[in-house]
Amino acid sequence: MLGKLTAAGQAGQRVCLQYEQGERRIEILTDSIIRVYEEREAQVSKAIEKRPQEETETSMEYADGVCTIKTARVTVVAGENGTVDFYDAAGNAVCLDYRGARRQRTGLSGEEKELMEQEGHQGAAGNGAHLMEVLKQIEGDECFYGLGDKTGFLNKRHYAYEMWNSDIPDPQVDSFKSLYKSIPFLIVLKQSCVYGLFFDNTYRTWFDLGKECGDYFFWAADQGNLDYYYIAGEKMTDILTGYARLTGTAPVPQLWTLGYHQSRWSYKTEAEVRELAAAFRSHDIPCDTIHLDIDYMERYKVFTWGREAFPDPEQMIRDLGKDGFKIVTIIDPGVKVEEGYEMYDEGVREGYYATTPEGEIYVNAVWPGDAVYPDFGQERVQKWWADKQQFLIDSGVRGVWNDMNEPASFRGELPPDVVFTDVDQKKADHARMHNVYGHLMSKAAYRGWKEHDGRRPFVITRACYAGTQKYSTVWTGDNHSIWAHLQMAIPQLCNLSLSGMPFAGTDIGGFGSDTTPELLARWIQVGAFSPLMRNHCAIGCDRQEPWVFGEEITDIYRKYVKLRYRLLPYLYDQFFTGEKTGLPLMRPLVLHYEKDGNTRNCNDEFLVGESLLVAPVVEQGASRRMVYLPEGVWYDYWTKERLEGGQFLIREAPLDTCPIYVKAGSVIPNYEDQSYVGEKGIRRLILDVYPGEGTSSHYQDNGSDFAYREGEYNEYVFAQKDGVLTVSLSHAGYAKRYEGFRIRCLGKEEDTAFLGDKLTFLL
Ligand code: MIG
Repeated sequence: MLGKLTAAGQAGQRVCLQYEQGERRIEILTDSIIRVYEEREAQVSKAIEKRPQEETETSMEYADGVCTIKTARVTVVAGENGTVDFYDAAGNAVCLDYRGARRQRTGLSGEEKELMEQEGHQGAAGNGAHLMEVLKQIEGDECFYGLGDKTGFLNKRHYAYEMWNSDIPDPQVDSFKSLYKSIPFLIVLKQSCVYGLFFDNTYRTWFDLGKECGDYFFWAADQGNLDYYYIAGEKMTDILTGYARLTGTAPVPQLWTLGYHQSRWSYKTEAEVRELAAAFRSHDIPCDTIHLDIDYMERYKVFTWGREAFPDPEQMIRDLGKDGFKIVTIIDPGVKVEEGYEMYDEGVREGYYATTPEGEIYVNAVWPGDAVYPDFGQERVQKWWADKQQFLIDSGVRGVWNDMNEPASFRGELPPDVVFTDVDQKKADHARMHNVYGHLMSKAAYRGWKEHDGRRPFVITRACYAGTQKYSTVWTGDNHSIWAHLQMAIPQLCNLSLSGMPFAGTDIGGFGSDTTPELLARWIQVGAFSPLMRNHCAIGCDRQEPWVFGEEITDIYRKYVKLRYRLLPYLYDQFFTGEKTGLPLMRPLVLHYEKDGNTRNCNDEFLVGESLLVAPVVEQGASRRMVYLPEGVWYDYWTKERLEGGQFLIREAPLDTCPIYVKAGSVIPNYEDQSYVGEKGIRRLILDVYPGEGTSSHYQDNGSDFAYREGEYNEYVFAQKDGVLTVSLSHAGYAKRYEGFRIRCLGKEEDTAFLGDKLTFLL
């Protein structure tokens, strides 16, 4: 307990709070981002690399044990025992500390726990107190979103979680406390207001969102610092933008990465890969990327090719490249212990691996058997790992897939005292570095691809921390081919979106277990709108390439992959917007319709950008479903029927139909059909116009490198008003402008040339 607040001092935008026992600081970053912290350990944030420090008018008053700090938008009141309350500019309470006691829950007795565990159950524990706790009041109607990839539903109210990157192969269910990723960011939505909280602590931490007790929610930790950011905003989108200002945004990806990816653990030989590629073309299913899982390596040694199965990978990749295919290879962090293996020898010689407290190199086991763990916090290891990407680049590989970087281990979890290095180059233990291991690995990979390849790096990672979006896309790890996991894909990807991580996907068809024809057909309908669209499947499971279930399923699969390819310019636009604002491609309805109670627990619909609403069927056997359309006017994508929003309706949805709706006033840019990105030089953009009023913009660049950051891109603005569509160029920096547009509007279709930089069209 800190006791009474005895003094407060202001130095610019920092306020130092002095208590009877201890001190705390409050820092004003912007008028709506406030940091509260108590530095117990010297730490450099891994999530926040560029602090959005803005000069902000800040006033402070201290009287009788209460300190009041004001910006134009937020009032912070700090008082006894470290309480911090946040109010809006009008003085309304937004986020108040909880002042009562925690509700005590009793756990099992020692004997009971032992018995439970003998039968294989996990003994439930009581609620021990933590060294640091931030308890906030629940007033009533709070909904909680974010927290990364956690299982379950969109709204996290009444659940509790742990931040501890975990590789758990069992089918993931709602009661799981943790998964692969730790993103300790929360959006709290109430009827009257919304705010964000980001707890920047990499150790194991706990979130309880009204599970223990309906009166409060809390964050807790036993190590590291109490260090959190309060983000204020008018709308939920402001909170996301605020979080993006802290932790950064995902760069626009290479365009082909938004195409279709096919993977399997594993396509084991060159012949198999060539056959697979040919099958995509012969089945007329677009595909850009084939992923090679661990078997391409020589006995699972990273940065090697198993030359027996892949005698000439360079030639194979060149040949496939002529047909539009790119190869992405998996890389695990664990380096095989084997004298004479360069990676191992070099790392040992240079001190690149994590050690035991006694200074011996720490050994655990992963796929190659005994393995050692690169100490990614070391700047030298960052550089080393970055340079190692050259091996893949030289082979013609186009992206890297980072797996097992929780880090995973076969002989039990790494002990908490294994010695790593933090980014400040001081020694740190596993307990501190665990949750950022995947983050630092991805950062190194990104750096390598950026330096040595020069194009926008394509890195996929399984484990990550807040801020990893700057370096990597993610997939949700080992799901199963079960309907519950298709259902979970929607809230899970939406919450990743709400955690600053816009480029994410689930294994289409499911990873573990065997998929069914129906499940695969429904999964591709969700996959077509997932930011990362990859079918992946585990070794030993039935194959689930698009054509394995015969003509009907193949046709459905093709239909949605083709739809995806037509929508690529629209999807790509979302990434350009995202890089600037932090807004994601895939959005839960609540992000734009937060005042509408029907959206808050909507787990089976989502928006793509602001214009498309997707309501896939995720229930076995269903051939129709209930759809909720929020306010406004919507068009049925398939029938073009005009529908009033603010209502539930029943939509027929036979196996080949994924209900999709388009917001009135939207203009959706489309490409013509292609088998892969760049197959055709797109000179004419197809615009699907849905009558109404609205303005949107469309982004065009070379799809490949960072020239867009120097202004080498075009931006077109589509504005609809009174039956007139105006297309204008608001930024002209990329030489290959569209030569014309095909304008389609409810069955009418017309081609126009685009000669100047403005075009008016009567609908
Ligand atoms: O222990 O590389 O999540 O996608 O196929 C399993 C083999 C290791 C786990 C990944 C999965 C990948 C698999 N890997």
